[in-house]
Amino acid sequence: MSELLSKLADCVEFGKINKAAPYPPQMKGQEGADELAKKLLDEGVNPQDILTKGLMIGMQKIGVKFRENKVFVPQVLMSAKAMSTAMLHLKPFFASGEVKQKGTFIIGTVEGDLHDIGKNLVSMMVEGNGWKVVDLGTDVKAEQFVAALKENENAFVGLSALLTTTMVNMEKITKAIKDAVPGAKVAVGGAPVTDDFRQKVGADAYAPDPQGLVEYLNSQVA
Ligand code: B1M
Repeated sequence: MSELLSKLADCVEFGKINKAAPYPPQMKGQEGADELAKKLLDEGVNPQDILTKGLMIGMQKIGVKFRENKVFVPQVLMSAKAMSTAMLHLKPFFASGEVKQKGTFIIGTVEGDLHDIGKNLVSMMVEGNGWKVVDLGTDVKAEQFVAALKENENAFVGLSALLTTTMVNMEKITKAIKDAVPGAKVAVGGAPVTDDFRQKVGADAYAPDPQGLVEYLNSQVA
């Protein structure tokens, strides 16, 4: 069982979706995340173990490699695809509550900003590390963040911005969130954002990359 779980982790780390997938070349012809997740369930392996001891291990590894510039956006996208394919088999167990997630993370690119490539990577990485993600998309206004937070009690909120002209909106959004839901935790990120800026806008955390955000979120529920 542990060998299969470790193979599943490899499939996520290297982006092997299923047996038919030609990528990555070194795993051509081998079973992928799709077949292995199904096989593990058929063998009676606990779906929680499939998530935490298989899929999440692979996702953590790719997150660290991405932070260290050992892999790039396309590889991360392949990993996320392998992960989400396997997750389809686990979905019924999420619905039944048999598989527990660490918490909920609401993310959006702030008002006025349409850049979503980085935000989507953050979303995928957080989800792949065992969180429920509510992705509000781009050009998200303060009221939308607040409404989502009211629907998802105790969720953490993440704001992404890529423009120097839109990152300033993080201040009013953070304030609106904290006024509406005192104690809510807000994390900020995106290319022009820094930790100094995070302090200025009154947010709780800044992460330069998806792995940094995952580490922050995990530290809050440890
Ligand atoms: Co735009 N754009 N763009 N653009 N664009 C930039 C950002 C720019 C730096 C290009 C440049 O001039 N050199 C510049 C910003 C300048 C500035 O503000 N200082 C710029 C501009 C000016 C504009 C327009 C105003 C251009 C125009 O119309 N005159 C316009 C604005 C539109 C709008 O948003 N209202 C615009 C439009 C666009 C496109 C639509 C064409 C397209 C976006 C497509 C899309 O996202 N679906 C686009 C793109 C692709 C870029 C560049 C080329 C790439 C951005 C990207 O996706 N990077 C960018 C130049 C560049 O960076 N080379 C540029 C890859 C991505 C993986 O990185 O988003 O940084 P990033 O995310 C990282 C981290 O930042 C972090 O994790 C991610 C993974 O490591 N991260 C977080 C992100 N969010 C996080 C949240 C967290 C934690 C970490 O916690 C919550």
